[in-house]
Amino acid sequence: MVLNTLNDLKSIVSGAPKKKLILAAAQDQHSLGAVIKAWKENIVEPILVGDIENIQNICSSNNYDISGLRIIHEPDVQKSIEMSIKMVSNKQADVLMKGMVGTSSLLKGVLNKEWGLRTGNLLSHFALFEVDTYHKVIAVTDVAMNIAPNLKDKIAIVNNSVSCLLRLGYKMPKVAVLGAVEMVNENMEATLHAALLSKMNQRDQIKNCIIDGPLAFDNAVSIESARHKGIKSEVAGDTDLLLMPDIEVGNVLYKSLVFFAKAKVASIILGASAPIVLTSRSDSEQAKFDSILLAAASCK
Ligand code: COD
Repeated sequence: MVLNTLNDLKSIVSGAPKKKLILAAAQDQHSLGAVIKAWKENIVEPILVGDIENIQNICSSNNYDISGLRIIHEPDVQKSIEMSIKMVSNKQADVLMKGMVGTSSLLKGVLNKEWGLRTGNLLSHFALFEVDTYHKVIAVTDVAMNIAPNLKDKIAIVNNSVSCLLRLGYKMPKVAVLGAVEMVNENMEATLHAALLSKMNQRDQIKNCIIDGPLAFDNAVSIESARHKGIKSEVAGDTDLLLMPDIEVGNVLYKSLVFFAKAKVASIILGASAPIVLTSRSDSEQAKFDSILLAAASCK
């Protein structure tokens, strides 16, 4: 099975028990809108942690009905992050979500050695895009957490993403390791990493997926482009997961897909003891809702 649209995530969560979600520093309009929509659609059971007066004002001015919703008053942002993370760590919730707080503040809390959500695995960012010009949903990693992953990090990032795709119902996801070119160039580290990852996959050192690379972006997503360059590849033109060389390339692709190609996006952090919804503040309410859906589907 593959996802054709982000809406297909609904069929994965339907009928499954509702996941408990904690929204940290909940005084954020788009996050509240998305969480309440997911609550009304029986996808999650939310707990809001934050400044209650602020939360209530946002809800009343946007006509959000929050009667019956659990709210924990904690006006201090740092304390609300710590409390939310500890509640997830103590298994009082299944999913953590970022509200009105900076990405790196939340991630530093998640990585806290005493009360964070570390598991011993590398944590990584995983995004799904639905874009009209591609024949299915495409996953992209890592566009927001690991800044300059080395080979060992990239193995962990692929494993995190492939495990998530398997939980979503994929069988042998096709992974394209991106470079600027499709030939190994000893001066381009991304192409060296790509060749090593492909060989490790062939030798079964990285399992449950088909990896090919280096592939340039055009060969990864267009079979005509791959044929034109004489590339024979099981992955070219049918990629399920794009592995980015580093955060800059990843983040620019992410923003280009959303702003120029009007893609729909859902994203989470993987590798922690619970999925984390960590959309950026500029993301739409729809993106936050789809990310909640992805988080709920990924922890089924
Ligand atoms: N997974 C597991 N452990 C990690 C990870 C990871 N991805 N990153 C760091 N750690 C551990 C380290 O092993 C160490 O024990 C501790 O955490 C601190 O490590 P530092 O000093 O390298 O990390 P920090 O705290 O300075 O930074 C970690 C961040 C995740 C905050 C940093 O990597 C970062 O700023 N990433 C980019 C986030 C961002 O700005 N994204 C915005 C794009 S939208």
